[in-house]
Amino acid sequence: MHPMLNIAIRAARKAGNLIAKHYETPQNIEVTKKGTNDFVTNIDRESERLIIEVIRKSYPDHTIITEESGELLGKDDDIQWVIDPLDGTTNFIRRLPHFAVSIAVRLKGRTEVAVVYDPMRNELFTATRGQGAQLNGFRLRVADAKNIEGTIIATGFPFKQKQHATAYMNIMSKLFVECADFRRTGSAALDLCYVAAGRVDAYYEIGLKPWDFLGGELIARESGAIVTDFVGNHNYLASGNLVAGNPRVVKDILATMRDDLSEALKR
Ligand code: 2AM
Ligand code: CA
Ligand code: CA
Repeated sequence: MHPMLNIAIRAARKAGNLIAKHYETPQNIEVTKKGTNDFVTNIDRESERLIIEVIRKSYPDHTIITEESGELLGKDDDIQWVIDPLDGTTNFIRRLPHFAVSIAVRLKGRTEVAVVYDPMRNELFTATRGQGAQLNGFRLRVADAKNIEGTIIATGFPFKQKQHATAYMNIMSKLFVECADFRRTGSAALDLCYVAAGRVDAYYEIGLKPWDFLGGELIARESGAIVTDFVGNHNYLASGNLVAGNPRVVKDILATMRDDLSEALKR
Protein backbone atom coordinates (compact mmCIF):
# COMPACT_ATOMS: atom_id res chain seq x y z
CA MET A 1 0.00 0.00 0.00
CA HIS A 2 1.12 3.56 -0.73
CA PRO A 3 2.61 4.86 2.56
CA MET A 4 0.65 8.11 2.33
CA LEU A 5 -2.60 6.16 1.85
CA ASN A 6 -1.82 4.31 5.06
CA ILE A 7 -1.47 7.58 6.98
CA ALA A 8 -4.56 9.07 5.31
CA ILE A 9 -6.62 6.02 6.39
CA ARG A 10 -5.32 6.26 9.94
CA ALA A 11 -6.24 9.95 10.10
CA ALA A 12 -9.68 9.46 8.52
CA ARG A 13 -10.60 6.61 10.85
CA LYS A 14 -9.46 8.49 13.93
CA ALA A 15 -11.45 11.59 12.92
CA GLY A 16 -14.47 9.54 11.81
CA ASN A 17 -14.60 7.70 15.11
CA LEU A 18 -14.57 11.00 16.98
CA ILE A 19 -17.45 12.30 14.84
CA ALA A 20 -19.45 9.07 15.35
CA LYS A 21 -18.91 9.23 19.12
CA HIS A 22 -20.31 12.78 19.23
CA TYR A 23 -23.19 11.77 16.97
CA GLU A 24 -24.19 9.04 19.43
CA THR A 25 -23.84 11.38 22.43
CA PRO A 26 -24.62 14.86 21.13
CA GLN A 27 -24.34 16.82 24.42
CA ASN A 28 -21.26 18.87 23.61
CA ILE A 29 -21.89 20.06 20.08
CA GLU A 30 -21.55 23.82 19.54
CA VAL A 31 -22.91 25.19 16.28
CA THR A 32 -21.53 28.44 14.84
CA LYS A 33 -22.78 30.28 11.76
CA LYS A 34 -20.04 30.75 9.12
CA GLY A 35 -22.18 32.47 6.49
CA THR A 36 -25.57 32.25 4.80
CA ASN A 37 -26.95 28.73 5.43
CA ASP A 38 -23.41 27.67 6.34
CA PHE A 39 -22.63 26.21 9.76
CA VAL A 40 -19.62 24.71 11.49
CA THR A 41 -19.34 22.85 14.79
CA ASN A 42 -16.60 22.29 17.33
CA ILE A 43 -16.58 18.68 16.06
CA ASP A 44 -15.57 19.83 12.55
CA ARG A 45 -12.63 21.65 14.13
CA GLU A 46 -11.73 18.82 16.51
CA SER A 47 -11.81 16.32 13.63
CA GLU A 48 -9.53 18.61 11.65
CA ARG A 49 -7.11 18.93 14.57
CA LEU A 50 -6.85 15.12 14.85
CA ILE A 51 -6.20 14.72 11.12
CA ILE A 52 -3.51 17.40 11.06
CA GLU A 53 -1.85 15.81 14.10
CA VAL A 54 -1.66 12.38 12.42
CA ILE A 55 -0.25 13.83 9.17
CA ARG A 56 2.27 16.10 10.92
CA LYS A 57 3.68 13.14 12.88
CA SER A 58 4.65 11.31 9.66
CA TYR A 59 5.06 14.23 7.24
CA PRO A 60 6.07 17.39 9.09
CA ASP A 61 7.07 19.16 5.85
CA HIS A 62 3.99 18.63 3.71
CA THR A 63 1.50 21.41 3.04
CA ILE A 64 -1.96 20.87 4.52
CA ILE A 65 -5.06 22.63 3.16
CA THR A 66 -8.22 22.27 5.21
CA GLU A 67 -11.70 23.72 5.15
CA GLU A 68 -11.55 25.26 8.61
CA SER A 69 -7.86 26.22 8.98
CA GLY A 70 -7.00 27.18 5.39
CA GLU A 71 -3.47 26.58 4.13
CA LEU A 72 -0.76 25.41 6.51
CA LEU A 73 2.25 25.86 4.30
CA GLY A 74 4.96 23.22 4.75
CA LYS A 75 8.58 23.33 3.61
CA ASP A 76 7.57 20.96 0.81
CA ASP A 77 4.77 22.67 -1.12
CA ASP A 78 4.87 20.00 -3.89
CA ILE A 79 2.83 17.71 -1.67
CA GLN A 80 -0.53 18.98 -0.46
CA TRP A 81 -3.02 17.23 1.78
CA VAL A 82 -6.50 18.60 1.05
CA ILE A 83 -8.96 17.89 3.84
CA ASP A 84 -12.63 18.19 4.62
CA PRO A 85 -12.81 17.15 8.29
CA LEU A 86 -16.60 16.72 8.16
CA ASP A 87 -18.45 16.71 4.85
CA GLY A 88 -22.17 16.88 5.46
CA THR A 89 -22.11 19.14 8.52
CA THR A 90 -25.78 20.08 8.12
CA ASN A 91 -26.71 16.37 8.23
CA PHE A 92 -24.54 15.96 11.34
CA ILE A 93 -26.21 18.92 13.06
CA ARG A 94 -29.73 17.77 12.12
CA ARG A 95 -28.92 14.19 13.19
CA LEU A 96 -29.18 12.67 9.75
CA PRO A 97 -26.57 9.89 9.85
CA HIS A 98 -24.89 10.68 6.51
CA PHE A 99 -21.53 12.46 6.49
CA ALA A 100 -17.86 11.67 5.94
CA VAL A 101 -14.24 12.65 6.34
CA SER A 102 -12.40 13.36 3.08
CA ILE A 103 -8.63 13.38 2.55
CA ALA A 104 -6.83 13.79 -0.79
CA VAL A 105 -3.06 13.89 -1.23
CA ARG A 106 -1.78 15.77 -4.27
CA LEU A 107 1.73 15.68 -5.75
CA LYS A 108 2.44 18.72 -7.94
CA GLY A 109 -1.26 19.28 -8.47
CA ARG A 110 -2.19 15.67 -9.25
CA THR A 111 -4.12 13.61 -6.71
CA GLU A 112 -2.16 10.47 -5.82
CA VAL A 113 -4.19 8.91 -3.01
CA ALA A 114 -7.64 9.53 -1.57
CA VAL A 115 -9.75 8.40 1.38
CA VAL A 116 -13.40 9.09 2.14
CA TYR A 117 -14.64 7.55 5.38
CA ASP A 118 -18.30 7.22 6.43
CA PRO A 119 -18.09 6.47 10.16
CA MET A 120 -21.81 5.67 10.64
CA ARG A 121 -21.69 2.77 8.15
CA ASN A 122 -18.00 1.98 8.64
CA GLU A 123 -17.48 2.40 4.90
CA LEU A 124 -13.94 3.25 3.89
CA PHE A 125 -13.52 4.35 0.27
CA THR A 126 -9.93 4.50 -0.94
CA ALA A 127 -8.03 5.03 -4.18
CA THR A 128 -4.49 5.23 -5.44
CA ARG A 129 -3.88 6.83 -8.84
CA GLY A 130 -3.62 4.15 -11.55
CA GLN A 131 -4.52 1.33 -9.17
CA GLY A 132 -8.30 1.48 -8.87
CA ALA A 133 -10.61 2.28 -5.99
CA GLN A 134 -11.93 0.15 -3.16
CA LEU A 135 -14.71 0.06 -0.59
CA ASN A 136 -13.51 -1.76 2.52
CA GLY A 137 -11.01 -3.57 0.30
CA PHE A 138 -13.43 -4.55 -2.49
CA ARG A 139 -12.86 -3.11 -5.97
CA LEU A 140 -15.35 -0.48 -7.15
CA ARG A 141 -16.83 0.01 -10.59
CA VAL A 142 -19.24 2.69 -11.92
CA ALA A 143 -22.71 1.67 -13.11
CA ASP A 144 -22.85 0.75 -16.80
CA ALA A 145 -25.88 2.74 -18.04
CA LYS A 146 -25.91 3.21 -21.81
CA ASN A 147 -27.44 6.70 -21.60
CA ILE A 148 -29.36 8.97 -19.23
CA GLU A 149 -32.60 7.02 -19.55
CA GLY A 150 -33.47 5.17 -16.35
CA THR A 151 -30.58 6.63 -14.37
CA ILE A 152 -30.50 7.81 -10.75
CA ILE A 153 -28.65 11.10 -10.51
CA ALA A 154 -27.29 12.53 -7.26
CA THR A 155 -26.99 16.27 -6.86
CA GLY A 156 -26.63 19.04 -4.30
CA PHE A 157 -28.55 22.28 -4.28
CA PRO A 158 -26.65 25.60 -4.35
CA PHE A 159 -27.82 26.35 -0.82
CA LYS A 160 -25.21 29.03 -0.17
CA GLN A 161 -25.49 30.66 -3.61
CA LYS A 162 -29.17 31.19 -4.26
CA GLN A 163 -28.34 33.47 -7.19
CA HIS A 164 -28.01 30.18 -9.10
CA ALA A 165 -31.41 28.89 -7.95
CA THR A 166 -33.32 29.56 -11.17
CA ALA A 167 -30.65 28.22 -13.53
CA TYR A 168 -30.18 25.22 -11.24
CA MET A 169 -33.91 24.40 -11.15
CA ASN A 170 -34.27 24.84 -14.91
CA ILE A 171 -31.44 22.36 -15.47
CA MET A 172 -32.87 19.95 -12.93
CA SER A 173 -36.30 20.14 -14.53
CA LYS A 174 -34.92 19.12 -17.94
CA LEU A 175 -32.75 16.36 -16.49
CA PHE A 176 -35.70 15.05 -14.48
CA VAL A 177 -37.71 14.41 -17.65
CA GLU A 178 -34.86 12.27 -19.02
CA CYS A 179 -33.56 10.35 -15.99
CA ALA A 180 -35.49 8.06 -13.62
CA ASP A 181 -35.04 10.01 -10.35
CA PHE A 182 -32.75 12.13 -8.19
CA ARG A 183 -31.04 11.68 -4.81
CA ARG A 184 -29.86 14.58 -2.65
CA THR A 185 -27.80 13.18 0.21
CA GLY A 186 -26.03 16.27 1.61
CA SER A 187 -22.45 14.98 1.34
CA ALA A 188 -20.59 15.76 -1.86
CA ALA A 189 -17.73 13.43 -0.92
CA LEU A 190 -20.09 10.47 -0.45
CA ASP A 191 -22.05 11.34 -3.61
CA LEU A 192 -18.82 10.91 -5.61
CA CYS A 193 -18.06 7.63 -3.83
CA TYR A 194 -21.59 6.44 -4.61
CA VAL A 195 -20.91 7.17 -8.29
CA ALA A 196 -17.76 5.05 -7.92
CA ALA A 197 -19.77 2.22 -6.34
CA GLY A 198 -22.52 2.33 -8.97
CA ARG A 199 -25.09 3.24 -6.29
CA VAL A 200 -26.02 6.25 -8.42
CA ASP A 201 -25.27 6.72 -12.12
CA ALA A 202 -24.00 10.29 -11.95
CA TYR A 203 -23.64 13.36 -9.75
CA TYR A 204 -23.46 17.11 -10.31
CA GLU A 205 -23.24 20.15 -8.10
CA ILE A 206 -22.55 23.90 -8.33
CA GLY A 207 -19.88 25.84 -6.44
CA LEU A 208 -17.99 23.11 -4.58
CA LYS A 209 -14.63 23.72 -2.91
CA PRO A 210 -11.55 21.53 -3.53
CA TRP A 211 -11.84 19.79 -0.15
CA ASP A 212 -15.43 18.78 -0.96
CA PHE A 213 -14.51 16.80 -4.05
CA LEU A 214 -10.77 16.05 -4.45
CA GLY A 215 -10.96 12.80 -2.45
CA GLY A 216 -14.16 11.56 -4.08
CA GLU A 217 -12.94 12.67 -7.50
CA LEU A 218 -10.00 10.24 -7.54
CA ILE A 219 -12.19 7.44 -6.13
CA ALA A 220 -14.76 8.06 -8.89
CA ARG A 221 -12.13 8.28 -11.65
CA GLU A 222 -10.37 5.13 -10.51
CA SER A 223 -13.74 3.36 -10.75
CA GLY A 224 -14.24 4.36 -14.38
CA ALA A 225 -16.05 7.69 -14.01
CA ILE A 226 -15.17 10.85 -15.88
CA VAL A 227 -15.28 14.15 -14.05
CA THR A 228 -15.75 17.46 -15.89
CA ASP A 229 -17.22 20.92 -15.41
CA PHE A 230 -20.62 21.75 -16.94
CA VAL A 231 -19.19 22.32 -20.44
CA GLY A 232 -16.96 19.25 -20.56
CA ASN A 233 -13.72 21.05 -19.59
CA HIS A 234 -11.57 20.66 -16.50
CA ASN A 235 -12.07 24.03 -14.85
CA TYR A 236 -13.95 22.62 -11.86
CA LEU A 237 -11.02 23.00 -9.47
CA ALA A 238 -11.47 26.76 -9.89
CA SER A 239 -15.24 26.97 -10.43
CA GLY A 240 -16.47 24.10 -8.27
CA ASN A 241 -19.05 23.22 -10.93
CA LEU A 242 -18.68 19.49 -11.38
CA VAL A 243 -20.32 16.52 -13.12
CA ALA A 244 -19.20 12.91 -12.53
CA GLY A 245 -20.41 9.60 -13.89
CA ASN A 246 -19.86 7.05 -16.56
CA PRO A 247 -18.85 8.80 -19.80
CA ARG A 248 -22.09 8.05 -21.67
CA VAL A 249 -24.30 9.44 -18.91
CA VAL A 250 -22.10 12.53 -18.42
CA LYS A 251 -22.30 13.21 -22.16
CA ASP A 252 -26.12 13.18 -22.01
CA ILE A 253 -26.18 15.36 -18.88
CA LEU A 254 -23.93 17.99 -20.50
CA ALA A 255 -26.08 18.04 -23.64
CA THR A 256 -29.24 18.52 -21.57
CA MET A 257 -27.68 21.29 -19.45
CA ARG A 258 -26.28 23.25 -22.37
CA ASP A 259 -29.16 25.64 -23.11
CA ASP A 260 -29.76 26.63 -19.48
CA LEU A 261 -26.20 27.44 -18.40
CA SER A 262 -25.64 31.00 -17.21
CA GLU A 263 -22.21 32.51 -17.95
CA ALA A 264 -21.12 31.68 -14.38
CA LEU A 265 -22.09 28.02 -14.85
CA LYS A 266 -20.08 27.69 -18.08
CA ARG A 267 -16.90 28.16 -16.08
P1 2AM B 1 -19.98 20.70 3.99
O1 2AM B 1 -20.94 19.84 4.70
O2 2AM B 1 -18.56 20.39 4.29
O3 2AM B 1 -20.28 22.18 4.15
C1 2AM B 1 -24.08 19.68 0.31
O4 2AM B 1 -24.65 20.02 -0.93
C2 2AM B 1 -22.66 19.30 0.12
O5 2AM B 1 -22.00 20.36 -0.56
C3 2AM B 1 -21.85 19.09 1.34
O6 2AM B 1 -20.86 18.19 0.93
C4 2AM B 1 -21.28 20.46 1.66
O7 2AM B 1 -20.09 20.41 2.41
C5 2AM B 1 -21.00 20.92 0.26
N1 2AM B 1 -20.95 22.36 0.02
C6 2AM B 1 -20.15 23.22 0.68
N2 2AM B 1 -20.30 24.45 0.19
C7 2AM B 1 -21.21 24.39 -0.82
C8 2AM B 1 -21.77 25.38 -1.71
N3 2AM B 1 -21.41 26.67 -1.65
N4 2AM B 1 -22.70 25.00 -2.61
C9 2AM B 1 -23.07 23.71 -2.65
N5 2AM B 1 -22.56 22.75 -1.86
C10 2AM B 1 -21.63 23.07 -0.93
CA1 CA C 1 -17.64 19.78 2.34
CA1 CA D 1 -16.89 20.39 5.88
